[in-house]
Amino acid sequence: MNILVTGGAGFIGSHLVRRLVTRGGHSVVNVDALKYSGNLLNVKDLEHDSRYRFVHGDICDRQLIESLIRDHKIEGIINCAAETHVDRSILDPGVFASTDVVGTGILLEEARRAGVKRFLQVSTDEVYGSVEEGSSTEEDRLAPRSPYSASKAGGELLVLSYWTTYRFPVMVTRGSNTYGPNQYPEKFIPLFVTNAIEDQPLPLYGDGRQRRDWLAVQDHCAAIEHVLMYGEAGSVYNVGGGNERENLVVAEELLACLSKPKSLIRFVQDRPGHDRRYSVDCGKINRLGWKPEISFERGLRSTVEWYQQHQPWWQPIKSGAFKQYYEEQYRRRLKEGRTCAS
Ligand code: TDX
Repeated sequence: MNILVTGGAGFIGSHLVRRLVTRGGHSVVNVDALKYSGNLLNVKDLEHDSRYRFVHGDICDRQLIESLIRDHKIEGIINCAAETHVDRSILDPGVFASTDVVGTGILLEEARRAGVKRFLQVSTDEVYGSVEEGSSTEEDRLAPRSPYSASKAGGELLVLSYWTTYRFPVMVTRGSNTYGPNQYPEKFIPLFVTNAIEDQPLPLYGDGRQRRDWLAVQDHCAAIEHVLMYGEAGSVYNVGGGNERENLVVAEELLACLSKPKSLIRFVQDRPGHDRRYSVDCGKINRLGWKPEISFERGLRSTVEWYQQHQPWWQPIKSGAFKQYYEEQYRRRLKEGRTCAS
C-alpha cells in the first residue's frame, strides 16, 4: 500500500513509519513540518530505503498535500501530525486549534477529493476527559478539559463527520499515554528519566496520585497499523496499554531502574485543570485482533536504557530552545516545591 504518514519525524510517527516500511513492506511518504519536536534523527536509519520518502511540509499546506497524494498515488493516510503537549496548550492554545483542527480538516478534505481509500486519525484517550471510575468505551460522551484535548476532539469529530456525510472511509484510534525511545523530553517519562540521569529534581504535579494507562510505543504503532488494515470504516477504537499506574509510582519505578534516590522527586504546583485519571475499555480493538505485548516493567526498563545510551540525542534538545520552555514551566514551581520528606 502507498501510505502517507504525517508527523512521521515525531515520536509515535517515526516508530510507525519504520514499522510500516520494514515490517509491513509498505511504501511510505513521511510529511513533517519539523516543528520543535520533529527530528529527522528519529528516521535517519530509513534515509536510504527506496520504499521511504521524506518531505518537509505542513498539513496546513493544501497545495502540497494535494500534490503529494496525487504524485505518490497515496491509498492510505495516517495523521500523526499534531501539537501534543497539554502544558504547552495551556501556555499557547491557538496553535493547537490551527494544527489539530484546521490542519486535520485540510488533510481530510484533500484525501476525500483524491479518493484515498483509508484515512486514520490518531487521537487520544484524553478526549473523554477525566475518568474517576471505570473505563471509557467508544460510545461515551467526549468531555475534553484542556485546549489540547479539546483540539484533538474537534479534529476527530471532523474526521468522523466525513463518514456520516460522504461515506469517506475514516477510522479513529484513541491511544492512552504512550512512552518509549525518541519521545521529546517534555513528556512525563522522558523528562523524569533525563532529569534523573543528570541528578536534577523531578517536578511531580500536585499529590502525584493522578493515574495514567501506559502504552509502549511499539504496541501503539502495531494497533494503528492493525486498524488501518482491518478497522471498520467510520469506527473509533480505544487503544490502551493495560498498565494503569499512579504518577508517583512511575517516578519511583524509573528512579529504581536508574539506582537514583527518591529524594530527587519534588512535589510542585499542579497543572491547571489536571485530569485525575484516564482509562479506556479496549474490548473493541481486542475483538479486531490486537492486544498489547510489552509489559510496563520491560518497556520502562528498555526506555530508561535507551535514554542512558542516547545522550547525544536528548542533550542538545534539553540545552537548546527547550531550556526556555523549561524555565517558564518549572523554575518557580521547583523553587516552591517540596521533597517527599519535607
Ligand atoms: O513535569 C511533569 N510532571 C507531572 O507530574 C509532567 C510533564 C507531567 N506530569 C504528570 C501529568 C500527567 O498526570 O504526568 C502525567 C503525564 O503527563 P504528560 O506526559 O504531560 O501526559 P498527559 O498530560 O497525560 O498527556 C499525554 O497522554 C495523552 C500526552 O501528552 C498526550 O499527547 C496524549 O494524547
